[in-house]
Amino acid sequence: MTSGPTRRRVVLATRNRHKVAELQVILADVCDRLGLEVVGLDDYPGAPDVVEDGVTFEENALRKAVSAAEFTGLPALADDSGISVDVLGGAPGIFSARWSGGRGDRANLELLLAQLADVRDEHRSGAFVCAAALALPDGTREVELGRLTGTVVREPRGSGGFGYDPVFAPDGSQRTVAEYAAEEKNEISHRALAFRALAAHLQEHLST
Ligand code: ITT
Repeated sequence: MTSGPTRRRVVLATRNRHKVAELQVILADVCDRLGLEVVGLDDYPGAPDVVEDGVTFEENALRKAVSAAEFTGLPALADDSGISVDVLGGAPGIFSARWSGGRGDRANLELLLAQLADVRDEHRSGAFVCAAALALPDGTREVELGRLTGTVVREPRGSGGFGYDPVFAPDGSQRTVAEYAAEEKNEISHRALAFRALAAHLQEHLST
């Protein structure tokens, strides 16, 4: 993404640097077209922490976006995402980031693998899910969902991406997402699907 003094700022309501990096690439085209610059919440140190007490990805994404729009007075984007495993009834789902009680990404995926240890290969299906939200200071709200279906593998593999990427192989792939190149992940990911859909709303609301 290029930036310049004439670009209007859109704030991305996350402190997850992996998400910021992925989104700057995913949104590069629409930002270039509309003259927007995406900045992270790190540029706004006083921004309040949002209690993610919604019960859906969409609700939590909207809470984060609305809070950032209210605090900064700027258009705000947010991502709420996670992994949903079918045999676990959709868990970890919205609790993905806190699955091991706040002990971090590696502990989260190790706990998930332990919980699925006795589950046969044909029952290890699930999806990465992402809700992408846009909130404008005038009260406009938009939210879109993206999903990437696949299987939870038995051992972590690969060093790319973040979070649960090393244990998730998309449908039709032998590789985990952590074994994908960054550009390859961005072509198919839940985040890319959700934010490509949201880009239409950016076009609608933020064209000059
Ligand atoms: P923000 O709330 O600041 O955006 P966060 O990391 O807490 O950052 P979430 O609440 O949306 O984000 O939690 C996302 C969880 O799902 C977290 O455990 C991530 O590691 C995982 N996750 C999200 N996207 C992922 C991806 O593309 N690949 C693998 N894991 C992912």
